[in-house]
Amino acid sequence: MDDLFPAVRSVATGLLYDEELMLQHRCLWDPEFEECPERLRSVLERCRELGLMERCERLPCRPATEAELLMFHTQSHLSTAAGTSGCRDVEALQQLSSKYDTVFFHPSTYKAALLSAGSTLSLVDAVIDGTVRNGMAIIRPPGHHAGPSEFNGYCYFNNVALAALRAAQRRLKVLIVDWDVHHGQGTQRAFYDDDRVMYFSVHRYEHGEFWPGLREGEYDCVGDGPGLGLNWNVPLNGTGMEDQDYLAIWHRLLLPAAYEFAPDVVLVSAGYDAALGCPQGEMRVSPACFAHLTHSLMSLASGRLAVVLEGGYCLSSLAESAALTLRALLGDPPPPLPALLPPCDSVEETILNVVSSQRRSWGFLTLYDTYHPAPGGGGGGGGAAAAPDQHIPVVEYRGDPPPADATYPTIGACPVQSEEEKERYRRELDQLREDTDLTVAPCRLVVAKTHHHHPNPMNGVIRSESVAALMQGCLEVGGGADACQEDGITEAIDAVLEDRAVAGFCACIEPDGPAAARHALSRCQRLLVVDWRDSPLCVAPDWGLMVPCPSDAEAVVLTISGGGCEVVNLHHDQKTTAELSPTVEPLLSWAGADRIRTPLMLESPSPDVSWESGEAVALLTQLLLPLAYQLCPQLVLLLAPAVPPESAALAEHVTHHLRALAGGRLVVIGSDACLPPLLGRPPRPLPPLGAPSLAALANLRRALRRQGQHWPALAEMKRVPETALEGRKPSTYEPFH
Ligand code: Q9C
Ligand code: ZN
Repeated sequence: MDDLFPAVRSVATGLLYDEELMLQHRCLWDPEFEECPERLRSVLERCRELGLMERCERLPCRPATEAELLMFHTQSHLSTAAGTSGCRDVEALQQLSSKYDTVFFHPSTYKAALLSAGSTLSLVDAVIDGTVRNGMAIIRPPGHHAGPSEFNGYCYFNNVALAALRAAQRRLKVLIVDWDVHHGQGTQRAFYDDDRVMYFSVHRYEHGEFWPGLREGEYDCVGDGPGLGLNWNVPLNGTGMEDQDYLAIWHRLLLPAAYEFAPDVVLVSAGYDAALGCPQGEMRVSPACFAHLTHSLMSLASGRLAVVLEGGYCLSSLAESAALTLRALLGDPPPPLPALLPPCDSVEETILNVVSSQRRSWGFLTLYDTYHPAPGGGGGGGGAAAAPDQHIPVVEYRGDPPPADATYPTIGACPVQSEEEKERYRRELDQLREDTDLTVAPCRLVVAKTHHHHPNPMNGVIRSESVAALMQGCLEVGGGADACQEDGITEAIDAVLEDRAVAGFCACIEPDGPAAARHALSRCQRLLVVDWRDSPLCVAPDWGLMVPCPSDAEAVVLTISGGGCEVVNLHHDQKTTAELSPTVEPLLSWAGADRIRTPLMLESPSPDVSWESGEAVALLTQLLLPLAYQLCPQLVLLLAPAVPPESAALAEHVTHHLRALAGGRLVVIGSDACLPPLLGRPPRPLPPLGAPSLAALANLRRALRRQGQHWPALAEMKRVPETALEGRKPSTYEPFH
């Protein structure tokens, strides 16, 4: 694939927007129509306020050509749309609009829709050509409901489907992530049996009662033919879903699937109608959370990510969320989130439903054990009751079939909030904005140097010239004539905790991890240490004994080595101390290690268990990230000494994802393999994952079961039926107007 991409790539973030045609297109007969010009204005205004505009490379908007639109749409669809262009007969426009489900035509609609589609194509081309690294198209009208000859749900041309087709024609594998709160049925249908495009949608569903309410939005619609397994629906059967629900879906499903699919380019159908305050979605996703969703996707496809605006109808949350998405694309670490709770029961249920339907298609899902359903049991009542660890997937569709030949109301189609409700959300959003830390330290990186007379430890660890170039302008500490390497590490940690630098790096071959952790804990309350070894023979230091944890602090050490992983929670808990057996107590100036300790290496010292990247991705997404987001550390220490070349890409990915915690306050002690992502560069792609080792997954499953007692954010690891529901073709392929 590499030869399909340019050797030299820009590191810029592309930005497309239009302040003429895209602001003219509006509903002439319903002043309350939510898909309105103010949406764009509010996003652009907030991006300006945050100083994001001038950091981007502006790319010109341009209309799509007829040939481009014909990649997906029919000639008659184009003609119908073109027929409205410049039309002054408002009644005729309204009359035409009523033939489609929630669509309005304005004299400028056709041209604005051409511009939306063309701009999206320009963006994806620029990302593929390497003109920009990633980018965002702040456009309207949106596109993901449009079919080949269907106008639907504020959409005319399917911008993202067209862009995906363009990328596929350029022989690239495409991932489409659709986080708009509505199911993008137009996009799903475009690629349902296509093996070049994976579609992943999270949407409000309510068992089919929420618009568009189609059977094909259900979790068991997983693609067909060569596309089997490549269509992911994550239906949300309730409202009020929050950050932890979306992040759980990202960690447990999207990220591991995306790593396994290994796309060449990622497109986002970025609707903000799941954002807090939006009357459409009635969800509660915070603006900062969108930065996290974006940041995690930047790890894929060498960072080739094109974000395309879809819905989002609460102007203030739309503006804040879209702006924080753009900020993440620019490489700023996502703002810290409060400690995350586990997902709600309904989302847990949905995730397990998705697992049941997708388990056969995806290696990482063999993490889930299976059971043989009793005959007559499962799939909806009757039969034997399930054991507590058995998940029974059920489809309970409550939607209505689409009406044939209907006309649709053109006025009053949008939900309206009461003034009180609006006011409540406004206050809540103001509060969130106030609590969200958007400060960026003056320096991206602090580097601990040692003095040059020292024969071994630090010198010569920073190898490549390109890395040296990246580090220009970094803050340097340590390195005085009689400095030892511990001084450098200590100073780097201080610089990061005092926000003099965003992140820190210490080149170090044999780091004293416990000393660094002890120092960090003297300056902060919640610390995550990730001790990522490369050798199965490497024995983890007894962290618990070496790091006394102050009573008001919580620290977690995750040790990962060739043989497995171990989690030690250094949380001091007076009660636990008192309960410790007298033989142990004298050894401990801290407590709690007995509570949470999983010596997996000792439990299963199997020599053929290795953390190759397939298993490592499972470990990262299923254990490390959920645990880290629940702990909500103020600082992360990553010990990654002497990363061998074949693990360098993995080290980059771990570094990239850990930067999402603690507002990017991450200090890496070890190899310069971690440097590019520390400076905001996308990690290079992992080698092909291959089937994960069953022994390694068994190790991980055990760790999750055991740690789950103390970390509710971890998956419960229920078993799913061996004979998963058959992936089924959607019941309706007919036009939906
Ligand atoms: N009674 C986008 O967010 N609602 N489209 C229809 C019918 C339509 C949303 C309600 C919502 C369309 C791009
Ligand atoms: Zn939407």
